[in-house]
Order: sequence, then C-alpha cells, then structure tokens
Amino acid sequence: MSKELVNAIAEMREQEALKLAKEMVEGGSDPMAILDAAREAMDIVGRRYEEETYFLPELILAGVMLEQITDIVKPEVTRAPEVEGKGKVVMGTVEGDIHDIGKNIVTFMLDVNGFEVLDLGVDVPAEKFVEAIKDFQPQVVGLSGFLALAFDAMKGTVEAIKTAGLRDKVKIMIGGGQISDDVKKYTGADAYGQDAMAGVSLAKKWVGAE
Ligand code: B12
Repeated sequence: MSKELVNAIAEMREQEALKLAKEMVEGGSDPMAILDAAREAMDIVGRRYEEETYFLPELILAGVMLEQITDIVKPEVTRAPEVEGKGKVVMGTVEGDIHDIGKNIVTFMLDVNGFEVLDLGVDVPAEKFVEAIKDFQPQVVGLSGFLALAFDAMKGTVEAIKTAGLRDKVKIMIGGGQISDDVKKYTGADAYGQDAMAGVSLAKKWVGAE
C-alpha cells in the first residue's frame, strides 16, 4: 500500500493519498514508514519540477498533502515513556529558506522523545538563533534547510554563534533535503542528521540521555 501512497502523492491525487494514509494508519502501519513513503513521493515531485513537467502549483500541492499526511500520522506516534526533561533544543529553518515540513517533523519527534523544543520557524536570521541560545539556553541547536542557498546561511549561523562566544555551549546539528556530511564540514556544524530519528539520536547522545 505504501507504493500506492507514493504514486497517489506523486500523481497529485490528493483525496486518494489522504484516504490511503488514513487506511494505512487504521491498518496499523508504522507511522514512520508512512512518512518515509511521503518523502519518497516528494523526491519524485522534486525531480519532475526540475525536469519542468511540474511547476510551482504542484510543488505547493505536494507540500499541502505532506502536511495533511503528517497530521494524520502524528497521533499514532507514541510518546516515549520516560518523557520530560531530556534537554532543550532550538530549531529553525535558516535565513532565505521557507521549507518547514521536515523541520516540523524533527521538532515533533524531539518533543515526543522528551525534549523541550523552541521552534523559531522559517527564514530565521543568524542573530535570532544567537538570541534564542542566550535566552532559552539549549544544549542543542538544529538548523534545517532545503535550498542550496541554505548552505551559506547555515555556515553564517554557525559563525554568528561562534562570534557571540556561544559555540562551546551548544552542539549544532543540520539537516534537510540536500544536506550531507560535506555540507556539515563546510558549515562547521557538529553533525548532519539524515532524518528526524537521526536528529533525536544525536540530541540524546549530546545531552547524555542515551
Ligand atoms: C514541498 C516543497 C516546497 C513547498 C514547501 C512547503 C513547506 N511548508 O515546507 C513550497 C511550495 C513552499 C516550496 C517552495 C520552493 N521550493 Co521547494 N520543494 C518542495 C519539495 C517537493 C519537498 C520538500 C519536503 O517537504 N520534503 C519532505 C520532508 C519531510 O523531507 P525533509 O525536508 O528532507 O526532512 C527530513 C530530513 O531531511 C530531516 N531534516 C530536515 N530538517 C532537519 C534538521 C535537522 C537538524 C535534522 C537533524 C534533520 C532534518 O528530517 C526530516 C524528516 O525525516 C522539494 C523536493 C524534494 N526533493 O523533496 C522541493 C525543493 C526543495 N524546492 C525547490 C525550490 C527551487 C523551491 C522554490 C525556490 C521554488 C520557487 N521558484 O519559488 C521555493 C523556495 C522558497 C524559499 N525561499 O524557500 C528545490 C530546491 C533546489 C535547490 N537546489 O535549491 C527542490 C529540491 C525541488 C527541485 N528538485 O528543484 N517547495
């Protein structure tokens, strides 16, 4: 059924995609597997956009479908038993980038795994991360980005944190569609997380909760 879901999203059949996602949830499918299928579909949509068979309206509809599917899946993700008090994380999509579906999934997974998360939203300037570190005092900062221009924004954010004298107070993880270990090296972040669970594992490791 997950193949059908991938196809329904990729072919822009919104109602069918939502119906399939609901059926999968009701049938007891792993919530993360449903999100993985949705993400696979996003890659197809992205490729078609690059090849110019899809345009901005399809990109927008894909985003809307993914948000709705995330909402269907969320109640099925169980809260970790030893919830509260693992640590604090500041999350945000870096300046110039407004993609937030991936960031929202990471934020949600950190939350259900016992972290207190301050989500700064999208298009977040470096200074706003610096202020949030001073006020909220997290152990971990998560930078999300999907555009190629996010690489420089991430690097700039890491540098601003350094300039403010806060670099040794926080661990910085980065993630998002085109982010890789090479981008991690370029930006000076501490780690790259491939998906939301990787982000949770990194944060747990850094606060000593694993
Ligand atoms: C949906 C979408 C949109 C939606 C976004 C809606 C939203 N609320 O986010 C809308 C329509 C707004 C949009 C706009 C644009 N988009 Co767009 N979009 C996409 C699309 C199809 C899917 C992105 C997505 O949500 N994926 C699913 C999520 C769940 O995956 P994810 O983000 O990777 O997140 C997971 C992991 O990466 C990780 N993760 C994410 N963040 C973090 C952070 C940390 C710390 C960690 C540890 C992990 C982590 O965990 C997540 C969950 O497991 C991609 C194509 C693709 N290949 O995916 C293009 C894509 C990203 N978009 C693209 C483009 C070009 C644009 C526009 C410039 C188009 C335009 N002409 O206006 C604008 C950009 C506006 C801007 N300034 O940001 C390009 C980027 C190309 C590039 N090299 O820069 C892509 C790759 C399409 C393509 N192939 O050309 N887009």
